[in-house]
Amino acid sequence: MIRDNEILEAFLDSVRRFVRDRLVPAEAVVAETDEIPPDIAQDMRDMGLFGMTIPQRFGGLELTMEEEVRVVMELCQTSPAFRSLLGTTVGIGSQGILMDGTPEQQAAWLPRLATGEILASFALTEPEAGSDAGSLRTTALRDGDEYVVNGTKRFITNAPQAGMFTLMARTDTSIKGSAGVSAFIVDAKSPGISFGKRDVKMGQKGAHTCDVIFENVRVPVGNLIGLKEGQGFKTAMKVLDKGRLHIAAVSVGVAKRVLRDALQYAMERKQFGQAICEFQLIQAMLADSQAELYAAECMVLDAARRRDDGLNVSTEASCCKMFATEMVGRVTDRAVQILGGSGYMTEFGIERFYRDVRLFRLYEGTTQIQQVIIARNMVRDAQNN
Ligand code: COS
Repeated sequence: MIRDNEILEAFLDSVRRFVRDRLVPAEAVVAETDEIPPDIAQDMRDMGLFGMTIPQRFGGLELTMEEEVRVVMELCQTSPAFRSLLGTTVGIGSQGILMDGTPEQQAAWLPRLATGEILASFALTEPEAGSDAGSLRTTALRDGDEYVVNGTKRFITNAPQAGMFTLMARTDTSIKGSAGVSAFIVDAKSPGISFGKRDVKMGQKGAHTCDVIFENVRVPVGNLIGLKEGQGFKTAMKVLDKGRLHIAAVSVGVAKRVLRDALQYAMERKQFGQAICEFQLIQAMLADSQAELYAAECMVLDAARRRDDGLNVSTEASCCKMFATEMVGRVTDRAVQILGGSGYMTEFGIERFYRDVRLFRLYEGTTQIQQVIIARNMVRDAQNN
């Protein structure tokens, strides 16, 4: 749903210029230093990007899903690490509060998230609970007016910079599965929270992940999301449904950039006396990439519109996440092939994208988890009809 096309187009144009003038020139330095320059982070705050999905009454832009994916497709035509800095705040870190939090919880946390004053982070994964998220072991046991949290969370994006965590922990240890899990808002400055060393990753330099260790961390009962125990897994799944659509849009954005670079190279590079884009085998790689990219873009826009219409898009979100993240993997692989030896060299930048996009098929649910969700939903829907 587009609320006002003129306003959206103006915003998209400012994001496009920001990517071209500020982010693309900083890609190499981010890759070298493993840091997003503070002035770029400030520009993102000033543009309101941290509050993209937060309601206007809390100071955000309140984009619809369709508007959000359009913005993300522009913003991600550069190194995905830039998006990662705000991704956990606009997505998985804040949406649980928005979807299931009480009005008091929303008023207490969303305004500071919307301005980017504090970053949100999503703490679900554990050393022994990855794809099987419902088996998590971190506990939050009630003690008077507080819960006492113990456990370790793994690969937590933006944890080193986070101001708060949306934490999934087991409040009922007599239940081994997902029904015993609750969701909490945890102030990152709470005593008893410590951080593991920064993970050394294959790509996405500038985006930071690490372990978060909770040792007897006391969380007020008022920070239990929705003030209801046993709802945390469902909150996490709803958040991920939306997050998966967002990651699919990220994949479309990065694929647009990579394919544009590959096409540019193919038009400039001459071999056998002509530009290599004249050769049919290069054309096949360009054309396959364009067709798949177009398909992914259409899927993401369609699913976003359905979500804006109030439909349950769990199946569509997983279809988009699976197809778009696999698509960008193939597009980037072909781009390396089109650039040939140059595609393998750091100075041309394509090898960096090749490593960066590999993550998309893993986080927020692997391709295999998306397949499980899609097929299970198909069977359930067929049984109900
Ligand atoms: N929206 C709302 N509720 C949902 C839901 C969704 N999308 N998906 C599942 N639920 C509910 C189910 O309806 C069920 O509720 P009831 O017990 O009341 O019927 C409950 O949650 C448990 O669901 P299910 O039995 O399907 O859970 P499983 O343990 O089988 O796990 C998968 C399901 C594998 C899909 C889930 O664990 C998953 O998504 N894993 C990947 C986790 C992930 O993405 N990690 C990345 C970390 S974040 S970067």
